[in-house]
Amino acid sequence: MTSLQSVAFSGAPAPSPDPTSPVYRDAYSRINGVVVVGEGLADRHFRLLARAIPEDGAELLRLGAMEGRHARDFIGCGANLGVRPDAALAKQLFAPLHALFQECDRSRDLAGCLVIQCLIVECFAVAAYRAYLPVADAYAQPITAAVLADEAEHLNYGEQWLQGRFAEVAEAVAAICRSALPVTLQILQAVAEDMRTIGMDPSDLVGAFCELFEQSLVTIGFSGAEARRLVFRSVAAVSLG
Ligand code: PL3
Ligand code: FE2
Ligand code: FE2
Repeated sequence: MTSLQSVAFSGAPAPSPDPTSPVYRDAYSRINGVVVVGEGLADRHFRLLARAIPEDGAELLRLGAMEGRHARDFIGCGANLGVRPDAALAKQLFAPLHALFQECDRSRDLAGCLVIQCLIVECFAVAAYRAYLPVADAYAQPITAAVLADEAEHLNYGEQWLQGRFAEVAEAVAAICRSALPVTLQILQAVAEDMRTIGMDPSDLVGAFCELFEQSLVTIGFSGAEARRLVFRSVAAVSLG
């Protein structure tokens, strides 16, 4: 679409939000909290995975260490704007997903653990950071781009592991999708308004997440129709207000 067409179809472009304004910084503290707590949890999940899959222990500890660095880098993005992450809210939002991970870990459901961390959380991160890039401030932009490259590696680890054992794990993968996708989308729902405030479109993000996640399910061995059904059932109930 040319710029003329976009004006004709959607009116004047929205003014870009001012990252120094109080309203932006207030919204950013909650978004940044979700990102920092999500990265910290990813670090813990990879360390638990390293214990559960000792043959890949060193690799999984390396991925976990990357997550720890991501958390510190995003704390820096907040600090650059004079914002502290709202970690209390974010911990509350991530609690159901983390509890599901712990349940899978305790019951030795490795496929469940890998779907939660490497497929769901990482697709969520890739979709979110891609959507944030065009509206990121000049300090956060290169940091987000570098983190994005790492997240692809995390997604890839889980895809390879699950793909290699697809017949044995297909049922467990479908089951954890049904319980973990709705609680993940509720996190997004809780910060949808804050995302709009910093210039992001939460519906676009849900669309991008679904596409990436569906693609991951196909990569590990589901048919396109099965993957669509699994995602659609879990997403249909979530409204972004
Ligand atoms: C896995 O490596 C990390 C998981 C973190 C998940 C983050 C999801 C963020 C949702 C909405 C915010 C996107 C904007 C990013 C701004 C720093
Ligand atoms: Fe990360
Ligand atoms: Fe990651």
